Order: sequence, then C-alpha cells, then structure tokens
Amino acid sequence: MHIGLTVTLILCCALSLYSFGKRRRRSGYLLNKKVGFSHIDKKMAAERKVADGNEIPKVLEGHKYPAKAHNLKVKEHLLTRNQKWPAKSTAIFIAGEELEGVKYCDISKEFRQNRYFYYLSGVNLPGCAILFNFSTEKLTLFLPNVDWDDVIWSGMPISLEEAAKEFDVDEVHYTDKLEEIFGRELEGFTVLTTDLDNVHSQEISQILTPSEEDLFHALDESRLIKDWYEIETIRKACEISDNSHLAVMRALPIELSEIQIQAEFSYHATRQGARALGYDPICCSGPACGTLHYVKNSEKLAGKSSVLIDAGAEWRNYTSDVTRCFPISGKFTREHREIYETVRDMQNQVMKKIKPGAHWESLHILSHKILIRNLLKLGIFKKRFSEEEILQRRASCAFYPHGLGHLMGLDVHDVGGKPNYEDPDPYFRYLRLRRPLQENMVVTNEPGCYFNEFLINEFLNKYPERAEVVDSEVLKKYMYIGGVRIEDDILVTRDGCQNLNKITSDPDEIERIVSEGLSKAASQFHIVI
Ligand SMILES: [Mn+2]
Repeated sequence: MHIGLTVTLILCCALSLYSFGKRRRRSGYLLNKKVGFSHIDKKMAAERKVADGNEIPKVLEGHKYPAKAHNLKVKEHLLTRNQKWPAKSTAIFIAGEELEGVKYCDISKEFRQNRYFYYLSGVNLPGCAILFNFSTEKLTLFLPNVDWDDVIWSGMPISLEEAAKEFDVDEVHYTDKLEEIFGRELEGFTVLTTDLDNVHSQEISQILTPSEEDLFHALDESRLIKDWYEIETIRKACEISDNSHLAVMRALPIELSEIQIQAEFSYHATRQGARALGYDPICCSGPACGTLHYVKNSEKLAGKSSVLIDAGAEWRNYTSDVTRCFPISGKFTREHREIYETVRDMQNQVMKKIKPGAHWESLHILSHKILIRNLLKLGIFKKRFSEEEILQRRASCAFYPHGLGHLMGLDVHDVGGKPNYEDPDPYFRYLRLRRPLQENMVVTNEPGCYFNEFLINEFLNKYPERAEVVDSEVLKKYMYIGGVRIEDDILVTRDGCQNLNKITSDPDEIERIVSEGLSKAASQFHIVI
C-alpha cells in the first residue's frame, strides 16, 4: 500500500511535469501555429507555413470594402450636425490622390491614397473620384480616362465592368462623364468636398463647396468608430506586425546596426503582403531609445544594451502601430529590466480600465501615477515627496512627455481624437485623444519612460520645483538605457477591450527569444550578405 502510493505519487508528478512542459511549449512565445519560430529544426522548417503575400483573412473573403455603409454613416452625421444640409439637395464628392512625379526625373513618388477618399470608396487607384447623392443614395465611382500611351508601359487599367464588380458602388464611369452627370443629377444641389486639389474641371470646381467644417466633422466622426470589416483589416495589419517584430527580436546575429533592424522588419512585413508601413519606423539603440520619433536609424548596436523598435505594417491602407524593446545581449541589465517592468506595469494597469465610457485623460493620468510610484521605489524620485506632490508638480513629464495613446485606423494617428496642442498643461498637450472611449474605437496603449538629456533640461531643469523631487545621482545610472516604450493596438469592446497584438511583451519570454536567436550563426539566417 505504502509503496503503491509512492509509485502513484511519482507517476502523478512525472505526468504533471510532462504536461506542464507541453503546455509551456504550446503557450510559450509561439504566436500561433502558423509562425512556429521556436526551436527550428529541419522537420519544423518543413512544416512551417510560408507567407504567400496575398493571403486575406477568411472572414473577409467574399466581402467588399463597405464603402456604401461608410457614405450612409457620413450622411447621417452630417444631417444630425446641421440643418443646412438637407438630404434632398446635398451630395458629397471627393477626388482621390493622383500619381505625382518626382521633379526633374522620370519616376513617381510613392502613391498614398487620400484616406477620406478611400473611406468612401475602398478604391486604391490613382486619379479616381467618388460621388454620393444623399437624395438617391447612389454611389458613383469615376475612373480616370484610359491613357493609351500609358497602356504601353503599364498594361490595361481596370475596366468599368471589373470596377463595378470589385467595389461597393452603384455606378462606374470615366471622369470624362463628370460634367454630364453633375448636370443631369445634381441640379440645385450643394456638393460638399474636402478640397479642390485634384479637381481639374473648371466647371466642376465652381459647383463644389470645399472645406466645410461640417463635412470634416461627419467624416471624422464616422471614421472614429470602426465597423467589423475595418476591425478585421486592422487585425491583419497587427498580425503582420507581430510576426515582423518577432523576426527582428530573433535575428540579432544579422542585425549589426539600426538600419538592419528596419530591414528585417520591412522585409518580413512585405513578405506577408504589407505594401507599405503605416509610418517611418523608429529603430533605435542605447541612449537613442530616448528620442521619441528618432529618424536616424543608422547607428551601430555594438557597445549598447537596449533596442527600441516602433514599427507598424499597413494592410489595405489600415495600419498597425507596435513598439517593442529588448536587450541586445539577450539578458536585461538590472536598470533596463526595472524600467521595462515599470512601463509594463503602466500598460497593464491601463489595459484593465479600457472600456466604453472610460475617459482617456483619466487613464493617461493613471499611467503617470504608476510611473511615479515605480520611480519612487527606484529612488529616481526622492522618497520624501508623495506621489500626489510629484504629480502636482508635473515632474513625471520629464520622463514621459507624450500621450498614453491615440486613435488608429486608416492613419496611424487617426482622425477624431480632438487633441489640444495648445493646452498649457504639459500632461495633456501631446495627448491625441481627449474624449471618452466608445465601443469599436481602436486605440494604442503605449506608455513609456525615457532618459533623454534634452527632455530633462526642457521639462525638469527649467522648473526648480520639479528638479527638486529628482535624485540626480540615481538618475545618472539609468541614462544609458535611453528609454522603454511598449505599444499595442487595442479594440474597445462592449464591456472591455481586446489586444489586437499577439507578440509577447513578457520580459522573460523576450529574453528567451533574443537568446535563441543569438545562439545561431549568421549563416543560419536567410541572407546573402
Ligand atoms: Mn503610436
């Protein structure tokens, strides 16, 4: 009996250890089965799914970009906003972006579609226009006239029939029909537009009413709340970024400089079908991590301990915006880890409070309070000052001068946030979202903590009441880190939130990922040089 019990116990322990191991492997930093980066061996490499560059999420298959619904939403907002725009005689018209040549040269600038136009059409082609008649609710797309010279070089453009099938519009015409259709369908109408930049017909320009504040309001309020199609599109952009950040973390043997961090990210994003990144990536190392929108991306990593990469892939014009930090050696230094845990604490505590009705300003202040609490523990803030006192003096803005986060969608800093860049309070001047959260908003949760000479001079040393609360001797020990920011893209749900990013921010897992990468030789990576 006694021996039997012991044997049973040993068996139980062995079994639970075994299943614990299995669980760990399954729930570890593997993002999902598709990625499968862990413990690469030949078998796994053979099994690994390879991105095909054209894949679309299953849920989006067979669905068009919901342009018609977007126009109806804008109409609704405009009608509610102002009686001046009666449905029976109002229309909106927007001419999209055009290909723009580079001066003294035979190439074009990178094409980036006008986001308002895209929102109302779902069309990513240059030289188009969209017209929505509030009275008939007819949505008409205008394609550029066929330029036969251009066909020689670029091939045939999309036909009227193809466009009618592909886009969620009622009619498609070439732009040479503009005057005729305006004359026939918009007699006595007010036709609102954002601007006249790409309107080339004198006749049409005279009919249009540009720059009405009400139109911008209606467009921005509509874009503020994402529909399911937009959410799934953003989710895809986030997935691409997750994979690309993971690639960066595990490729240090071939990342000798910041530009190669950028290269690794961009390469992996492009492979997965991201035609562009949502913004210029910020790739920094060492003290440069303290520069909020670092643009150099050129320094060597040698001799430094920290990396900060803020990069987001764009998919079908919707972006993601993700920041991760990691130690170059595979092991956080003590100070780096302390600051990392501080920022993670800020992000986690905010995450718990994100839900409809929560005010972004309060969450921003909450993140400052948690920063202060942590910096008090580390001795950077002198212990004889209270959390409240330090907050009142605005001392933490020297280490965290930016906002907690912003709206995200077609633009990385999306419209509708109602920021006030003139706000005299340094805690709020750079906060890009100044309104309560609503269901189906997408926001970034991106607290940070930086050690930057310029910020310390600007926000601390110029204010004796703030400088007084900081122990400059302790502070010195942290300067080499530069800074830490952790950024995820968050969907506000009915009763809380959902993190659209899956890439880990757990410091232990990050150490494992980086170390595993470091254990490989450069020749094991897919590079020719
Ligand atoms: Mn951001």
